[in-house]
Amino acid sequence: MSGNETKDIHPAIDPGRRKFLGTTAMAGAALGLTACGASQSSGDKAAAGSAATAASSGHDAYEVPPGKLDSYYIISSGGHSGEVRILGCPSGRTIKRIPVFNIDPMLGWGITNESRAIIGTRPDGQLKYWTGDTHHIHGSYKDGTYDGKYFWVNDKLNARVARIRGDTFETDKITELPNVQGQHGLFSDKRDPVDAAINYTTRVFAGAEFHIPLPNDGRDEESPDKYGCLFTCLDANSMDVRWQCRIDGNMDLVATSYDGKLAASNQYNTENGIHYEDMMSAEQDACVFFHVARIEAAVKAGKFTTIGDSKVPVVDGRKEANADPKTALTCYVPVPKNPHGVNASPDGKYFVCSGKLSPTCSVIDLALVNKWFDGELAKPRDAVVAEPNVGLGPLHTAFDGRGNAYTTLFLDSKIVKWSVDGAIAQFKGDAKAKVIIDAIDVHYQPGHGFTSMGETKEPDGKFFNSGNKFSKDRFLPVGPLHVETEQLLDITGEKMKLIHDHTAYPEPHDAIIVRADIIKTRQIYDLNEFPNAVKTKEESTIERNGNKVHIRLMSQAPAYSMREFKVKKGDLVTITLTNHDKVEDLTHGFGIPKYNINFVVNPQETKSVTFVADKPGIFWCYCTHFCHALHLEMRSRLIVEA
Ligand code: RUQ
Ligand code: CUA
Ligand code: CA
Repeated sequence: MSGNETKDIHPAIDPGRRKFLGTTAMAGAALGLTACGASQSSGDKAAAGSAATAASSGHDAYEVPPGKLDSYYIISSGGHSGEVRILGCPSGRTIKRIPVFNIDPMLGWGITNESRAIIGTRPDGQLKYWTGDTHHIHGSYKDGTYDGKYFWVNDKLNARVARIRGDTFETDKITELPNVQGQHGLFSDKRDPVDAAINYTTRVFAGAEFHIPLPNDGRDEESPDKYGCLFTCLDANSMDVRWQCRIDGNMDLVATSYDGKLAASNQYNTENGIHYEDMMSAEQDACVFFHVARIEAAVKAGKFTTIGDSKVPVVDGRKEANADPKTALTCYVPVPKNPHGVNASPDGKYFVCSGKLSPTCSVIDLALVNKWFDGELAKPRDAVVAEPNVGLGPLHTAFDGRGNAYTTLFLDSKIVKWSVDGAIAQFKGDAKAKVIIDAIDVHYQPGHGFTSMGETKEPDGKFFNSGNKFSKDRFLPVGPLHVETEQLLDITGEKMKLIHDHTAYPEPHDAIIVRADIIKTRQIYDLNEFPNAVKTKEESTIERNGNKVHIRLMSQAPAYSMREFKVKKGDLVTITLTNHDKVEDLTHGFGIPKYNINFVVNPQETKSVTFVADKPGIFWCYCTHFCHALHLEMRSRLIVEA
């Protein structure tokens, strides 16, 4: 640690709480959490008061009146709900929930054949996985800013990466990563495409958190020294895994540089511990940097191994194998202690690692990391150009494009605003440098915080969203399980202003705030993009092939193209449904009682379901999505003959 703990403590941060950290065990940190939550309530009133002032003075700027649209999309993960959400900013309204790794009858996700093919099935036809845990979502870039084409999100539970289309806000691909568990951090390439045929971001980087025996096939369970962790690179187009890099320790979040040269992941367990005391034993952990071009050259030159059944090239990024900077694939920059989060500044110069168990943020200069790789910097630690004290439990940092950083303080339940240049000057020895500019209470225990366009070269410094992990008394009580609080701050001024709270169903982690004009969604689908579309009344038929029956249906408000369809008990039935309505927003549903069939078709969209007709009787297939004055009458009879 840099030993400057007592310097520059902002009056808004109670220095008394500092003693919770240092070398205390996790039990101490957990105690700090409770104590901090309890002591918060007196501060709440003040914060609520300032929110009211902000709302009354700047009312027009934040309110989105009836009939008006939000100026930003918040594209947010949904945590262990397995989904992704779209919210409006500044209203905080939930606009859409996108099923990704979960099952969602509203859409029919996990029910239709098309979604099941994306999620992946086992040889017996069952879904391979039906649950997931999304944490980090990032978009495709062009010229250093979002192009609105794609978004990628991780699944920590089953080690997958999914892609969401920006024109439909639906999941179109899911890839399972080999050889890893706890796939946590994820970030897309920010460099401009190098391949002319590819008009968007070309790579997605993913950091795995849990180390496992390699291969993980029942060998070496009791030999942690044989455990390993891999950093993964995917091709953004094909979503195939390009390569993996084995490292020491484990990974947490991922950041990428704007020039495509460096990717990095913070590491809280350089100790390779398998119990939490072990994971906290060292005073310093690291931020590991990947020299992407060298790794890709090594893969091209065949300098890799493979693990188990996987064909993915694995290069060796462990410290011992990378001692010579001039050939190193990785660089381990030491930072204090169990850092959480690594975030890139929008000027492209720095990555900031938040200390979590240290009250500091480490500012790492990317030019100096590149210098180390060129053999011109003595030690990786020399790439750290600032390490300001910001408060207790710093987790994630966002930027406003005016040189300020905003760090979430989990234990202090605050957002602290600090100057990057001020911190660098202070680190160089300028005792008068102004580092901490402001701090504000949030409610409570913030995890991620993110600014409008803050992860692009066009940060506009207008809004900061604090994703709070505890809501306690902020909303009507709804039983033991509480909702989470997202709080929006106006960051246009010197002082931050709390604008409003909105609820978040547990539990979103990270999000990005994207300017509304960047997103270009479609109003309807195109019939021709579905090879199985039922295009005309003549194509609406029932075909039998042995015990396989294919019912080809159309919907057009307020009717399906067939009033009834007969099958025999035991038939394997496929129903393909094309929605012929062309009007925006005219979605139909299709539900079959007792058969677990429930999905929607949007205008000009085709979907299909397959099931065994194992129950004889009459089953009213009905439209589940209100579409017309005769919506209730919109139904057909499925007759299953005994
Ligand atoms: S981690 S609360 Cu999954 Cu993004 Cu930091
Ligand atoms: Cu069609 Cu309701
Ligand atoms: Ca550690």
